[in-house]
Amino acid sequence: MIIYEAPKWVAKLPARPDHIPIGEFILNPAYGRADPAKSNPPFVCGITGKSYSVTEIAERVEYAARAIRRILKIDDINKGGAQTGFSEWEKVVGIFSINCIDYLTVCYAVHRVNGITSPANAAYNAAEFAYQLKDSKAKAIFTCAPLLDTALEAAKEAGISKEYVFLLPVPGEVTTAEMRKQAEGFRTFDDLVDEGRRLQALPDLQWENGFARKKVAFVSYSSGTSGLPKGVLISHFNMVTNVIQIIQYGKSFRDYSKPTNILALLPQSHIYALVVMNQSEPYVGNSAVVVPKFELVPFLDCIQRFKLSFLFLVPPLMILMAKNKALLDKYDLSSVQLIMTGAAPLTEELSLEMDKLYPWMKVVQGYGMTESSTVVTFTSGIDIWHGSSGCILPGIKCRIVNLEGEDLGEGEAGELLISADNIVIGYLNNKKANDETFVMEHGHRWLRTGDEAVVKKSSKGNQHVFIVDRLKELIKVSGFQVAPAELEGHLLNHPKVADCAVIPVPNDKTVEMPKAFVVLNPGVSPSEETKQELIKWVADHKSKHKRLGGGVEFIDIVPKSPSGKILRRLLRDKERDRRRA
Ligand code: 4UV
Repeated sequence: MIIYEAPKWVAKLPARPDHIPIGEFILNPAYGRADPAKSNPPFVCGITGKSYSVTEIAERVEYAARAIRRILKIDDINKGGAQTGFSEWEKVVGIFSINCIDYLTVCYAVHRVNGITSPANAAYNAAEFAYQLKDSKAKAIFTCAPLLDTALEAAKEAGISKEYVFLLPVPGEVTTAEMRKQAEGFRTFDDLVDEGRRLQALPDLQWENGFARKKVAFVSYSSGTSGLPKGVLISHFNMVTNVIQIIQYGKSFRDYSKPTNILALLPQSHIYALVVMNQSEPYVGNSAVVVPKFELVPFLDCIQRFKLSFLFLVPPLMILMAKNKALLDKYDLSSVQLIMTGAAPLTEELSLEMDKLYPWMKVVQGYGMTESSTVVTFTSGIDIWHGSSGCILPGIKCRIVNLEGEDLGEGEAGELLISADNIVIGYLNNKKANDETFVMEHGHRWLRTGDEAVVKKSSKGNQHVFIVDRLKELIKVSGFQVAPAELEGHLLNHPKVADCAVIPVPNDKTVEMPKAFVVLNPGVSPSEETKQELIKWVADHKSKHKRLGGGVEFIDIVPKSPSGKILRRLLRDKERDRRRA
C-alpha cells in the first residue's frame, strides 16, 4: 500500500472533542476557539453590516432551541439520543435560504435539541426541494421571503403544513414589497428567539464520549459517484475534525492572531461554504462577511468596504475577475491577500493569468467533497504550484489506485481514495451506494472519490495532489452538482425520447455544462425544433444550473456495458476528440 499524507512541517492532528455538537465547538472558548473579546463578530451581513457577537449568537441558539423543541414536540431532548446516530428522523429540519447571518445559528439551534439539519440549494425549484424534504423525512423548514413561494410548494408536496415553515431574516435589499407582503403572518427566526426567552431552559445534552462520532449533524445532498442525489450523513465529529484539520494546516502560512474579514459569498448550503467560510473562519476569530447573491459591482464594493483579506471563490468567479480588470482597477482591492478556489477544476492558465493581473493576491486551490465533510487538500501559501490542488491536510491518508485496485506511486494517475475522521458516516438508506463508495481495505475505511488524481513532488519537496479528471458521472456547473442520472430520468419521461445519456462538456463561463445524447422514438424527426423542445423540457422542470447548456445531440444507440450501465466515458472521449480536432 502506498500512502500519501500531509507534509512533515504540518503539525499532527490533535485529539478532538467527540462529545459535543459542532456549534458548541465553534462558539464555546472552552474548545479552543479564538477569545471572543479579541475576535471579530462571526457573521456580518455584507449588505447592512448587521452582526451578532459570539455571546449573542450562543444566546440566540439557546432561546431558538427552546422554541424549536416546542414546535417539534420533543418531550425529552435526550430521549433515544445516546443510542444511535441517525434513527430519529422526526427531528430533521430543512434549511432552504439564500445566505444570511442566521444560517448557522438556526442549524446550531436544531442541533441543540438533538435534531438534524438538511441544507438545500437555494437555486432548487419546488420539486427538487420536495425530493430532499421527503427523502430526509423533514418535519419543518426554515426559508426566507424571496424563496417562500417555492418553499411552500415543496412543503405541500412533502406534507409539511404552513405552521412548520419559518423565515430567516434576509436583508430588505434582496426582497421586494410583494415578497414582504406574502411573508406577513409567517413566523420568523427572531420570533422564535423571542418566544424562547419566555420558555423553560433546556437541560444539557447528555452526550457520552464518542457519541458525536455517530450523531448526524447535517444531511447534505450529493450524487456521489453515480445515480440520483443522496443524503450524506455528516456527523458532528466529522465537521469538528475538518475544522481543526483546516486550521492546523492553515497555521503553516496564515497568521490567526489578528482577526480579519473574509468573503462568505458561496451558498451556505454547499459543504465548501458551510465548513470553510462559515465555521472554520469564525472559529479562529474572523468575520465571515455574508453576501446573499453575486453581482460584480456590489461584490467589489463589499471587498472595498469590509477590507476583505480572503476571498473564497469558484473558478467561474475568477474568470469574471480576470475578464473585468478595467472595472476591478477602479476599486481599492489592496486588502485581498489570498483567493482560494475549489469545487471545480482551476486551470493552470487561469491561475497564472490571475497571478499576472493581480500580483498581490495569492491564488490557491482547494479540493474537497461533501462525502469528506469538505476539505482534503489545499495549497499552502508557502508552496504555490499553479494547477495543483495543494497538499494533504493532517490526519488524512490518501491512496491512488488503478482500475485493478493496485496502488500507484508518484506521477501515476489513478482514482483518489481517502481515509480519515472527516469521511462521513455514509449515505442515508442506500446500502448499494454505501458498499460501493466506502470500502474496508488494509484495516482502514476508504472513501472512493471517483476523482482521478496524480501526486507530484514540488521543487520544495512537498507532495502535491493534482485532480486530472473525473471518473464518476457527476457534472459540476459553477461548482454546483448536477447528476446526469437525474436529467436522464427526466428526459426519458418525454414522449419523444427512447433512450439518452448526459455528460459534461466544457464551458467558458461555468467550467462545465450538461449535454444530452438522445435516441428518439421511431418516427420522431431529429430536427432543431425537437432539440429545442428537449432543452425547454429540462429548463421548465429543473433549476437553472441543470439546463442543457451543452445542447442535445441525436444518436442511434446509447453505448452500454453488458450489464446495461451507460458508458458515458465513451461519449465524453468522443466529445473531447471532436473539440480538439
Ligand atoms: O460534493 P461537492 O459538491 O463538494 C465540493 C467541495 C469543494 C471544496 C471543498 C473545500 C475546499 O477548500 C475547496 O476549495 C473546495 O465541491 O463536489 C465534490 C466534487 O467536486 C469536484 C470533484 O469532482 C469532487 O469529487 N472538485 C472539488 N474540488 C475540486 C474538484 C478541485 N479543486 N478541482 C477539481 N475538481
